Amino acid sequence: MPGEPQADCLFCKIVAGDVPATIVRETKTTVAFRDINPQAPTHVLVIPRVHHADAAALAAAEPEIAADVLREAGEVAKEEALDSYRIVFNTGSGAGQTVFHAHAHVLGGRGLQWPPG
Ligand code: IU
Repeated sequence: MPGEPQADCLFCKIVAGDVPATIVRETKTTVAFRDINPQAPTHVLVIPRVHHADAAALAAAEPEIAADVLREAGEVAKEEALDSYRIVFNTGSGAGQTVFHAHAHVLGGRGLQWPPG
């Protein structure tokens, strides 16, 4: 069923507390934690508790929760005192997606180049 936890999903395991993560914020619908391989001084992932393969699938199925993820990304940026930051949703392996549970990367604390690589 869409949205149900997947046994082989790392981020579902983080949501369940079965895999450790450095959690910075939690809401009823989202969890935010530090990326284990940070690409910037601040690199936090915001994920929905429900399982959907990517951000577009989440937005199509549960738009209120997609909005929660975006709002939380902004709250993380505020807490980390970032005045400039980037929110990234890698979608598909060709774009660098490696974990197929929707997640927003919140990156900041250094200058960010455009276009990204
Ligand atoms: P991606 O957009 O699917 O590539 O992002 C997945 C991220 O999950 C990536 O930046 C990893 O460093 C990160 N990550 C993590 O934070 N904790 C983990 O246990 C694993 C990956 I595996």
